[in-house]
Amino acid sequence: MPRLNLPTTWTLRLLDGPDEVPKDIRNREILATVPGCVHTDLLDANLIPDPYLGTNESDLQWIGLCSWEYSAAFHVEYDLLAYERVDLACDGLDTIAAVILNGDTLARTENMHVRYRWDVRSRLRIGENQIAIRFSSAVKYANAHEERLGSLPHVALIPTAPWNFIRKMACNFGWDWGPQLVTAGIWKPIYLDAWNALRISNVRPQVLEADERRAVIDIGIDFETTTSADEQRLSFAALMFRDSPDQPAGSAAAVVSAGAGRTRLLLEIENPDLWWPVGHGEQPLYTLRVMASPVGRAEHTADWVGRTGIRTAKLETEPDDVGQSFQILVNDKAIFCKGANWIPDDCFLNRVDEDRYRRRLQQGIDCNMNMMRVWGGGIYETDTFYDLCNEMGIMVWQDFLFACAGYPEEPPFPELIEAEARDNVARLARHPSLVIWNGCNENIWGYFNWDWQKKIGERTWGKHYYLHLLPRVVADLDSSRPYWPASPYSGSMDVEPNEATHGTKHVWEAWHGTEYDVYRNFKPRFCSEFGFQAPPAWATLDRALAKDQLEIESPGMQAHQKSKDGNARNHKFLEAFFPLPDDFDTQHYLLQLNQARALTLGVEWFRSLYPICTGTLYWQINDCWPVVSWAAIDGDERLKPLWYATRRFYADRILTFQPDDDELTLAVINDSDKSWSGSVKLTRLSFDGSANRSEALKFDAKPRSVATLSVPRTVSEPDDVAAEFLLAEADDHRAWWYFANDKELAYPEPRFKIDLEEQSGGYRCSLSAQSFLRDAALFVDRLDPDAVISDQLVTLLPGEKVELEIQTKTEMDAEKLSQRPVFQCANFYGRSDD
Ligand code: BMA
Repeated sequence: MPRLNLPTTWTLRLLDGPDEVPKDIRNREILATVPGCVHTDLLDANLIPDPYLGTNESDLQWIGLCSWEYSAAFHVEYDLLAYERVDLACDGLDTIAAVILNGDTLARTENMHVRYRWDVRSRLRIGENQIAIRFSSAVKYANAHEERLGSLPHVALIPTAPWNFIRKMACNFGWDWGPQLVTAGIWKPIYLDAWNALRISNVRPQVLEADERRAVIDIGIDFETTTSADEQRLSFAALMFRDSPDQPAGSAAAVVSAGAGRTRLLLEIENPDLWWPVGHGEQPLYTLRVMASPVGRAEHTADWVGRTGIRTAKLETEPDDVGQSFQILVNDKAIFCKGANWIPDDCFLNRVDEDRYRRRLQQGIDCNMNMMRVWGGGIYETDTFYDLCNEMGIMVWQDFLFACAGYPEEPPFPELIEAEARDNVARLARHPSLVIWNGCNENIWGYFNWDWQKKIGERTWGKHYYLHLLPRVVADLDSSRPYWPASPYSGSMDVEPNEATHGTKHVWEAWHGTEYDVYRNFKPRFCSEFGFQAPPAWATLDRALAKDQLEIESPGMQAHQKSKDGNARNHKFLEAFFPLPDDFDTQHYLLQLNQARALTLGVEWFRSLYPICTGTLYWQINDCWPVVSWAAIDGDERLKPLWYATRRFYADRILTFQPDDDELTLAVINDSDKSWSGSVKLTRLSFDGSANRSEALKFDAKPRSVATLSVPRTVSEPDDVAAEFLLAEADDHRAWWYFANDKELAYPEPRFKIDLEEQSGGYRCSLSAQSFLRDAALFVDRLDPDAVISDQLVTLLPGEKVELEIQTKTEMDAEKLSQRPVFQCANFYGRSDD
């Protein structure tokens, strides 16, 4: 079955636009790249400034109000037309498009999230052919549908258009971390696909049973034929193998009638190699091959090959003493899900290539995550994303694409949504990493708790999708995977959607509160969102903004802070913990420190609740551009201090102090398959390093469990809240506890020494503490934007030393590294005794 890629070079032309369209863009042919989008094409042609820099975004709003045409010529040989069918396949068109082939309108599209394909054999000519795809404004489309159907509530962002009235990536219209840059274009591959008799359109392996001895896999197959005559029989065969097709692990075959459109083969594998999430085992992958041909016409064979893995994925929701459990099981083993929410990694999706996905997901693995939630305001990611998750052992929680709004259930939406759900469920079914489907983000919560009902009245708001349409599609095409209607959701429309005791919960109370220990007011069963803002790395801001804009309230910074009350909240938290700094360098460090500390507190608390709480997915791992946001990795791919904190708080084994009523406890968290037992040393120290009191306690933390110890009052009760702290030590693990916020602590003046030694790729840097140092960090990106350091926010006792690696091509010296704001630690921001 030959595939003919259409050219990657196209011509872009403005068809129509508002007065603000610059003159040199009108009546002009612009060289365009496919896959791509208008913004990146205009940028490549130097016709617009970079929308991510300064305040350029607001000057570029006209792009989303225009109609654009992409056109190209391509050559067709006689051989291609010898096939019975030649399809034009578009894996992704963004969004409102008319497809014109050799002058005739072939089709109109209005969903960015589906694959389209049309039989164009009779429209093609031997020799040169012309294709044009005309995109009309997504903003205008969404506004028109909203006007027709009446507006529905959505969260208080300032979007360029109501994202709930169009099937297009919601955050493209602006989010509280994302710019308003409404794209248009051919965002995924476009090609001709020629075939005879029969085409396999989807293969949906579903693992029904799997253990070390045997796996049963139901291979769902969707197909298309040129003849649907019942008497035409088709034969199908499937085989799965690890290394070589000559040694299949299992195979199956069947004959079906051509009119059926789909079939299933039940394949059994003896002693399968099971796929496990990272931290629980290996990620062996199998090749699945499906072959089909009409009976008696063996030469017309359709072939499908894809990578898959063998594991079961289940969701256990049992009533219990607390309420109702929410436990994800892989191969019947309960997994604690440690991860974050994933947003599109760039507003211009075509920029996110395999290397970039790999880097980002590797950053997730490297900070000990095992799950990503692909959030509903973004996209169903490309297969590359899930393939990498399969390889790395990252579980994927996949939202259907509905976020923070009421969604209309009037035509054309139900039909568009059903086609979208069917296409994506079928496309993604082969990925073992995908372990759960989720109906929407916050929409049921919004309906019940955000005063939406008054506005909605008797009208529709999307409930039918989450409770009926989507679960029906999942049951039909992918019944082996669990489906959950929403995040958050309590499992019943009769229980508060964001109830901690049931189902999934979003804990935004800390970020919306005044102290982040508010996290400890909740005992969620599964915490699928909670987060805390901080600015991106210094070098990222420095690239995005002019030097004179590096101030919290500057117009440039405001343009890169999309949360309406973000600055006010950040300010409040600064004030709560630290003497209020008036210089941006200090604010920058302390905001990043607050973010890392808040999430450390939240995650360690939630983890200490296991098995009541079975997962934490914080908001959010990544960013799509340079912005102040809740992300751990910023839009220029730099790691914020939160990332380093994540590596610690998501480690398999951690110690964490947790207050419980009027006592202090130490939770020994063991998320590994081996018991962790021994003795923990608890010491109350003064900041000068002298030990005031010490106790040793025995502990025994069974595999995948938490052992909770009472901290004796001899150590938990300080003589001087301002001058003491607690340290727990067991094996190589430590936990710290302070009796007051920084601004009340009498930290010693930080004394330390930095020694550098050149080594390949940069430096080995040893940081020796001569005084106690809390949360010390070297912001090497201030000296070289490309420099990366191996750790941040390290706390050291006087006399201790830590070895750090700095990757850089720039010459660095110890002197520069020792000075603020490159060197920072919390000691600078304690109680002022003046
Ligand atoms: C959550 C998300 C996003 C948002 C984030 C931060 O509720 O679902 O909508 O970006 O909060 O406000």
